[in-house]
Amino acid sequence: MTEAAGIVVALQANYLEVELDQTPEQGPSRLLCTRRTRLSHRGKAVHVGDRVHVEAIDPVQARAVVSGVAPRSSWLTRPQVANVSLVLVALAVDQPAFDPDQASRFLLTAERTGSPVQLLLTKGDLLGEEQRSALVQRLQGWGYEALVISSQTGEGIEALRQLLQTTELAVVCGPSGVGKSSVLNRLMPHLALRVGAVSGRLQRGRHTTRHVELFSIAPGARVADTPGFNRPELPADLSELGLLFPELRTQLDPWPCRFRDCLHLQEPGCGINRDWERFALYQDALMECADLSRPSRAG
Ligand SMILES: Nc1nc2c(ncn2[C@@H]2O[C@H](COP(=O)(O)OP(=O)(O)OP(=O)(O)O)[C@@H](O)[C@H]2O)c(=O)[nH]1
Ligand SMILES: [Mg+2]
Ligand SMILES: [Zn+2]
Repeated sequence: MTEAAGIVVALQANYLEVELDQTPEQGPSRLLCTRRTRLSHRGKAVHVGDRVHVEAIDPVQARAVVSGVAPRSSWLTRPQVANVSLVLVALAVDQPAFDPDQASRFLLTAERTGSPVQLLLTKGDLLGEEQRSALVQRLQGWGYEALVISSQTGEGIEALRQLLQTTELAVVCGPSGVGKSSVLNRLMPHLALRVGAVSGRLQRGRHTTRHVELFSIAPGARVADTPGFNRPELPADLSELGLLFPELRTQLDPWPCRFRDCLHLQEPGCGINRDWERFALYQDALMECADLSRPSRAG
């Protein structure tokens, strides 16, 4: 066999790590690949999650060349992952403290994929019963059924395993230090991923995970660990923004406003209900987007 199909499971400097769809009778199923120059010239970046065609397989050195990339079914902008079928937004109940603005930025980024979004509340062991159900209820108001987990006590871990085992490609993303790598270790102890303590007054994470990597959790089911970061950008498309808030999205079908391009601020004939927690955040996000999309005045 000199050519085959596979999926990019990691990037390292200029190399792509590709796992083949079919384990070859002889030789390794994981190959370190370069790209055909034709691919680089077309400026087509290849990312983790991309389905690729590999050629010139050298089974002894476990090397090959990526010669083609299949069209993507979805795209997560940050962390960059292709063909995502579920985005798990991991947020800690504490350490680091729950931050609604930051949480929303992660959720909006996740919603832009068009794939289902599941909110994971990590470190459930750090919060009392009452405060916990208050937080879960608050998130229901945002349109999310949060799954509370703890890598320390094991709470919620089997429910998460069931979800992941039936998902082709799930991505765990969220701020640094919320326990993304810890939960994958709890699910798959053989991974032995590096974890880092949170520190400082703000109990921030230390950016322990440095690269996106896919791991296999069941046949046909993979999950990505990703590097945490603290403040995702807001989407720049104003007209799309409302659809990224589930609690607003449900109000927009059928369209309740007089004007097709209503942004639900002060327009006449706007038919949405403004009585939801994140409405203020939606307004702020619109303002920020508008500032971003205004053409620069230089020259
Ligand atoms: N109390 C408690 N601590 C946890 C839990 N899960 C993880 N931690 C701790 O949180 C810290 C950060 O965990 P990591 O798994 O490295 O966090 P991460 O989200 O992967 O962080 P980055 O890789 O930097 O993005 C470690 O000290 C863990 O021991 C949990 O369920 N409960
Ligand atoms: Mg990590
Ligand atoms: Zn409106």
